[in-house]
Amino acid sequence: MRVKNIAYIGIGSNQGDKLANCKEAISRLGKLRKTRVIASSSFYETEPVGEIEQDWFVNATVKLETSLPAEELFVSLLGIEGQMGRQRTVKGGPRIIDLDLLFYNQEIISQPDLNVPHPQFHTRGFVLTPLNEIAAGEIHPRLNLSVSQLLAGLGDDKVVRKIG
Ligand code: PH2
Ligand code: MG
Ligand code: MG
Repeated sequence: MRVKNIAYIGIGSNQGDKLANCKEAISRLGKLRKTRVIASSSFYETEPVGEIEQDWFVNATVKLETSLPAEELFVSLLGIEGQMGRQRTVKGGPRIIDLDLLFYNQEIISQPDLNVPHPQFHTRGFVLTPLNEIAAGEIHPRLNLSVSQLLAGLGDDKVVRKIG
Protein backbone atom coordinates (compact mmCIF):
# COMPACT_ATOMS: atom_id res chain seq x y z
CA MET A 1 0.00 0.00 0.00
CA ARG A 2 1.58 3.27 -1.05
CA VAL A 3 -0.51 6.09 0.37
CA LYS A 4 -2.15 5.15 3.63
CA ASN A 5 -5.45 6.73 4.51
CA ILE A 6 -7.64 5.98 7.50
CA ALA A 7 -11.38 5.61 6.93
CA TYR A 8 -14.16 4.69 9.35
CA ILE A 9 -17.23 2.90 8.01
CA GLY A 10 -20.65 2.65 9.63
CA ILE A 11 -22.39 -0.68 9.00
CA GLY A 12 -26.09 -1.39 9.41
CA SER A 13 -28.66 -4.04 8.50
CA ASN A 14 -32.31 -4.57 9.38
CA GLN A 15 -33.38 -7.23 6.89
CA GLY A 16 -32.66 -10.96 6.72
CA ASP A 17 -29.93 -12.33 9.00
CA LYS A 18 -28.80 -8.90 10.15
CA LEU A 19 -25.73 -10.00 12.11
CA ALA A 20 -24.55 -12.31 9.30
CA ASN A 21 -25.06 -9.48 6.80
CA CYS A 22 -22.88 -7.14 8.86
CA LYS A 23 -20.15 -9.80 9.19
CA GLU A 24 -20.29 -10.55 5.46
CA ALA A 25 -19.90 -6.84 4.69
CA ILE A 26 -16.83 -6.61 6.93
CA SER A 27 -15.32 -9.62 5.18
CA ARG A 28 -15.96 -7.97 1.81
CA LEU A 29 -14.44 -4.69 3.00
CA GLY A 30 -11.30 -6.63 3.87
CA LYS A 31 -11.13 -7.99 0.32
CA LEU A 32 -11.28 -4.59 -1.39
CA ARG A 33 -8.08 -3.85 -3.25
CA LYS A 34 -5.49 -1.69 -1.46
CA THR A 35 -7.55 -1.92 1.74
CA ARG A 36 -7.23 -3.61 5.13
CA VAL A 37 -9.62 -3.77 8.09
CA ILE A 38 -7.52 -2.73 11.08
CA ALA A 39 -10.19 -2.56 13.82
CA SER A 40 -13.82 -3.63 14.29
CA SER A 41 -16.29 -2.63 16.99
CA SER A 42 -18.71 -4.93 18.76
CA PHE A 43 -22.12 -5.49 17.20
CA TYR A 44 -25.18 -3.73 18.62
CA GLU A 45 -28.91 -4.18 18.29
CA THR A 46 -30.37 -0.74 17.86
CA GLU A 47 -33.79 0.82 17.87
CA PRO A 48 -34.63 2.37 14.49
CA VAL A 49 -34.09 6.13 14.24
CA GLY A 50 -36.18 8.26 11.88
CA GLU A 51 -39.71 8.72 10.65
CA ILE A 52 -40.11 5.32 9.04
CA GLU A 53 -41.56 2.46 11.07
CA GLN A 54 -39.18 -0.45 10.54
CA ASP A 55 -37.45 -3.36 12.24
CA TRP A 56 -34.55 -2.94 14.68
CA PHE A 57 -31.04 -2.82 13.20
CA VAL A 58 -27.73 -4.46 13.86
CA ASN A 59 -25.00 -1.80 13.71
CA ALA A 60 -21.21 -1.81 13.95
CA THR A 61 -18.24 0.24 12.76
CA VAL A 62 -14.84 -0.63 11.30
CA LYS A 63 -11.57 1.18 10.75
CA LEU A 64 -9.89 0.76 7.36
CA GLU A 65 -6.42 1.51 6.13
CA THR A 66 -6.64 2.13 2.40
CA SER A 67 -4.83 3.70 -0.50
CA LEU A 68 -8.08 4.15 -2.39
CA PRO A 69 -9.09 7.81 -2.74
CA ALA A 70 -12.31 8.70 -0.90
CA GLU A 71 -14.44 8.73 -4.06
CA GLU A 72 -13.18 5.29 -5.09
CA LEU A 73 -13.75 3.89 -1.62
CA PHE A 74 -17.29 5.32 -1.68
CA VAL A 75 -18.01 3.66 -5.04
CA SER A 76 -16.63 0.39 -3.62
CA LEU A 77 -19.05 0.65 -0.66
CA LEU A 78 -21.96 1.06 -3.08
CA GLY A 79 -20.60 -1.95 -5.00
CA ILE A 80 -20.66 -4.17 -1.89
CA GLU A 81 -24.18 -2.97 -1.04
CA GLY A 82 -25.32 -3.86 -4.56
CA GLN A 83 -23.57 -7.26 -4.61
CA MET A 84 -25.23 -8.12 -1.31
CA GLY A 85 -28.63 -7.43 -2.85
CA ARG A 86 -29.49 -4.00 -1.58
CA GLN A 87 -32.30 -2.36 -3.50
CA ARG A 88 -32.68 1.39 -3.18
CA THR A 89 -36.38 2.00 -2.69
CA VAL A 90 -37.50 4.08 0.31
CA LYS A 91 -34.89 6.64 1.47
CA GLY A 92 -33.93 5.76 5.05
CA GLY A 93 -36.05 2.58 4.84
CA PRO A 94 -35.26 -1.10 5.48
CA ARG A 95 -32.00 -2.43 4.04
CA ILE A 96 -30.02 -5.67 3.81
CA ILE A 97 -26.84 -3.68 4.23
CA ASP A 98 -25.84 -0.04 4.58
CA LEU A 99 -22.20 1.06 4.41
CA ASP A 100 -21.56 4.70 5.26
CA LEU A 101 -18.27 6.54 4.95
CA LEU A 102 -18.11 8.30 8.33
CA PHE A 103 -14.58 9.75 8.29
CA TYR A 104 -11.85 9.79 5.64
CA ASN A 105 -8.70 11.05 7.37
CA GLN A 106 -9.61 14.51 8.60
CA GLU A 107 -11.06 15.50 5.24
CA ILE A 108 -14.22 17.48 4.64
CA ILE A 109 -15.80 16.47 1.33
CA SER A 110 -18.94 18.18 0.01
CA GLN A 111 -20.08 16.71 -3.26
CA PRO A 112 -23.61 16.07 -4.58
CA ASP A 113 -23.43 12.33 -3.80
CA LEU A 114 -20.67 12.22 -1.17
CA ASN A 115 -20.49 14.10 2.11
CA VAL A 116 -17.75 13.34 4.60
CA PRO A 117 -17.96 13.31 7.58
CA HIS A 118 -21.26 11.54 7.05
CA PRO A 119 -24.03 14.07 7.86
CA GLN A 120 -25.94 13.55 11.11
CA PHE A 121 -23.95 10.61 12.41
CA HIS A 122 -22.76 12.79 15.30
CA THR A 123 -26.38 12.84 16.55
CA ARG A 124 -26.87 9.07 16.41
CA GLY A 125 -26.12 6.65 19.22
CA PHE A 126 -26.21 3.68 16.84
CA VAL A 127 -23.09 5.11 15.15
CA LEU A 128 -21.32 6.88 18.06
CA THR A 129 -21.53 3.97 20.51
CA PRO A 130 -19.71 1.45 18.27
CA LEU A 131 -17.42 4.17 16.86
CA ASN A 132 -16.35 5.17 20.37
CA GLU A 133 -14.93 1.66 20.87
CA ILE A 134 -12.41 2.09 18.02
CA ALA A 135 -12.10 5.87 17.53
CA ALA A 136 -12.76 7.63 20.86
CA GLY A 137 -10.10 10.26 20.27
CA GLU A 138 -10.76 10.97 16.59
CA ILE A 139 -11.79 14.58 15.98
CA HIS A 140 -14.84 15.45 13.89
CA PRO A 141 -13.30 17.99 11.50
CA ARG A 142 -16.46 20.10 11.14
CA LEU A 143 -17.37 20.18 14.85
CA ASN A 144 -13.88 20.03 16.40
CA LEU A 145 -15.09 17.56 19.00
CA SER A 146 -13.84 14.02 19.60
CA VAL A 147 -16.04 10.99 19.16
CA SER A 148 -16.08 10.48 22.94
CA GLN A 149 -17.17 14.09 23.48
CA LEU A 150 -19.92 13.72 20.87
CA LEU A 151 -21.13 10.55 22.58
CA ALA A 152 -21.07 12.22 26.02
CA GLY A 153 -23.19 15.11 24.69
CA LEU A 154 -25.66 12.90 22.86
CA GLY A 155 -29.37 13.66 23.27
CA ASP A 156 -30.52 10.56 21.34
CA ASP A 157 -32.33 8.28 23.80
CA LYS A 158 -32.91 5.37 21.41
CA VAL A 159 -31.84 1.91 22.62
CA VAL A 160 -28.34 0.75 21.60
CA ARG A 161 -27.56 -2.64 23.17
CA LYS A 162 -24.42 -4.69 22.72
CA ILE A 163 -25.07 -8.17 21.33
CA GLY A 164 -23.75 -11.08 23.36
N1 PH2 B 1 -30.09 3.80 9.46
C1 PH2 B 1 -30.93 4.66 8.90
C2 PH2 B 1 -32.15 5.09 9.55
N2 PH2 B 1 -32.32 4.63 10.88
N3 PH2 B 1 -31.64 3.34 12.72
C3 PH2 B 1 -30.76 2.51 13.29
N4 PH2 B 1 -30.95 2.10 14.55
N5 PH2 B 1 -29.65 2.07 12.63
C4 PH2 B 1 -29.39 2.47 11.35
O1 PH2 B 1 -28.36 2.04 10.75
C5 PH2 B 1 -30.30 3.34 10.72
C6 PH2 B 1 -31.43 3.77 11.44
C7 PH2 B 1 -30.65 5.20 7.55
O2 PH2 B 1 -29.35 5.02 7.15
MG1 MG C 1 -25.98 4.78 3.50
MG1 MG D 1 -26.95 5.03 6.99
